[in-house]
Amino acid sequence: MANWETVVVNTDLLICGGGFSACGAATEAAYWAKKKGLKVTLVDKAAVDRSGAVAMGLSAINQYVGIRDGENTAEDYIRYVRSDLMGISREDLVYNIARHVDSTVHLFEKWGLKIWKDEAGKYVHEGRWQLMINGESYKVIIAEAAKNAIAAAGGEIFERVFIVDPLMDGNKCVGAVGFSTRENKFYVFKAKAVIAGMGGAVHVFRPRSVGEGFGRSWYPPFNSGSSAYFTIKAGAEMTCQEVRFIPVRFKDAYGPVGAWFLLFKSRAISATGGDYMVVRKAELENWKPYGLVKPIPANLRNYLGMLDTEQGLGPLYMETDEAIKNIAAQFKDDPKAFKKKMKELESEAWEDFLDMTISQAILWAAQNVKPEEKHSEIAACEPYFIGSHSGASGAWVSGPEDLPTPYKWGYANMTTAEALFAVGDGSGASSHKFSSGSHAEGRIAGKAAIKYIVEKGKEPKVDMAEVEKLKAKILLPLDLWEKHSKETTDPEINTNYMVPRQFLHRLQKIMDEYAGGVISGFKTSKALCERGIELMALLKEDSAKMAARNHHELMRVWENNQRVYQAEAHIRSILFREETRWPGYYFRADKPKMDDKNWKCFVNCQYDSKTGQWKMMKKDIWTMPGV
Ligand code: SFD
Ligand code: AMP
Repeated sequence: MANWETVVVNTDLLICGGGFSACGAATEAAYWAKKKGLKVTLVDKAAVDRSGAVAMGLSAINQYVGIRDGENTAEDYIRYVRSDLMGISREDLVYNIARHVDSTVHLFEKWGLKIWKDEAGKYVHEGRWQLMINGESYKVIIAEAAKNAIAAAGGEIFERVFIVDPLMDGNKCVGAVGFSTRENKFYVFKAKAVIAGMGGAVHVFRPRSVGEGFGRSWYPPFNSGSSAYFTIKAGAEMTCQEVRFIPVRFKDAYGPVGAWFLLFKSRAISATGGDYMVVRKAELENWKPYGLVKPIPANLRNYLGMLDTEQGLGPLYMETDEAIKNIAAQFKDDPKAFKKKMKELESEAWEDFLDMTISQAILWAAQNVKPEEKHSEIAACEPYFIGSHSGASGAWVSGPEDLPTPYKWGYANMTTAEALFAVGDGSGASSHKFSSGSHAEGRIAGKAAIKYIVEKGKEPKVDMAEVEKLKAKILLPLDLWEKHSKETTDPEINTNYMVPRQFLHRLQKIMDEYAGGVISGFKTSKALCERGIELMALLKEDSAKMAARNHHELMRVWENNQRVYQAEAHIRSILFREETRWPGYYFRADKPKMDDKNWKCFVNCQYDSKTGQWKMMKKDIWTMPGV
């Protein structure tokens, strides 16, 4: 076995991840830990300042309720999320985040985030729930606050340490293991409670981008399903694993559309079909009551465009030039004001992407596109697992103690595995929390975890023999390479192992062809899922044959292993739910209709690491009284 040093870290609260939810958890938990003389440790696979989905920055905060100015209520947000997810959401969790998110946004502003304001000093809204920001350094600002809080409480931060498996003492999580992506160090974290905030999963499905563009995606390729894998392997119950998110994005560079639809009031059309959200309105009747709400649920917005594409009426376009002209037209009688407005709109259009998805700005430049003069293609991307946006996949977590929800077991956001909490993309059925809501959810879990440690925390019992077994398993890919790579002229072609990219292509091919990826028009069926699961079993067998020539590839190996568990949970949940509820995300060709009578429920699943068996189950929807 590779001769790596084992580093043991003892702490009270271990926070896995360094993104928005984890920084929220760190900032809040450190505050209470300091009061209680407890230690908080945060571990990120990258550098916290620029890690996770917000590494490049963002141009908007997508969840702000506006309670203090009486604009909306937390109950209004429940109704919004309930409809957008076609009736399937944990209303207790959505409410808990919605009532806390505004205070988090006010903290962001205090920490230095520039939120656009109008002449009256009021926040500039992109939409009903979204605020415009100058967000290039959004993550740096949030990370600084988390770092300061942890330092002030005598805690510690480990960067460039990749978390792999949970450490369990029966059904209780007592820590985690991982490895440095820079040094020959294997880490063992022993903790009284653990928070999983390691983001969602990308590259489970084959992306539209190929060749040298392979890494290009909307959600970051470095979020590989670590949260889902961690909670699945801990034996925690998972929910909504079928509810993937497929965003419509500016084609090929994956620029988001929210600012164009909401701030610029832009139309999306198909080349020869016209304004598909208007032309295909009748289709929405088939998805009542959710099809008739405003805004049209995100999956149905996708679906109407997909119907035009399937009929060969594409490509789809975002009418950026028309939108900008419409706004500027208000100033047509005053040439000076018109010119100033056009300049303003032009910079807002470019800033939107320069703050968030720089590649889109580069593609515009590369294709000589001036958004004020020419429309841009848009397209439905490949599926992502991101419970913080318009998807819902994640762990099944406890609701807040003060609500009459049937789904609470003592500590907010604790999973069904004791002492293990999940946040952000890691927690499921609480969609539309985005950056701000994920941070607020992290704060909720951070405080609850400290409360759990104060009330029930015990010295973690870690079986070091088990740790040695995990170390051998996790470092095996290095040994495989060391042992066999010199046996062939091209070390990437070897009968004794495969390199991570070769494994990733196999996984993506299975998911794309059998679980309703881009290549199959997002359609699947019972037969296709069953065949996919068959091939997945062979892939899992071969996963022990991945080799790694260095730290970086070792991380790629374990990212792949994590993706496989997300993939399997997804395909099994699609198979279990015998209806089509989210057309535009996936379509069961053998069950083309929505069946509220039998399937207006959560689909939950649970994995038993000892037997390798999955248990599938239904859970009732709980509706907030009076909402
Ligand atoms: O419009 C390990 N999001 C947007 N949210 C907004 O509020 N406004 C926007 O404008 C947004 N837009 C947007 C968004 C995301 C992306 C990628 C783009 C555009 C291009 C969504 C938010 O970003 C998202 O909701 C939150 O960031 C989710 O927070 P969280 O904490 O669940 O995930 P994270 O921030 O990615 O952090 C994950 C962290 O885990 C680390 N990590 N650490 C150790 N070991 C491992 N094995 C690990 N695996 C991962 C990561 O390094 C990271 O620190 S719009 O398009 O939606
Ligand atoms: P996106 O850019 O697709 O990530 O969306 C950013 C935000 O805008 C999210 O809150 C979306 O739900 C919302 N959004 C995007 N498009 C629309 C639309 N056509 N109508 C209403 N809300 C939208």
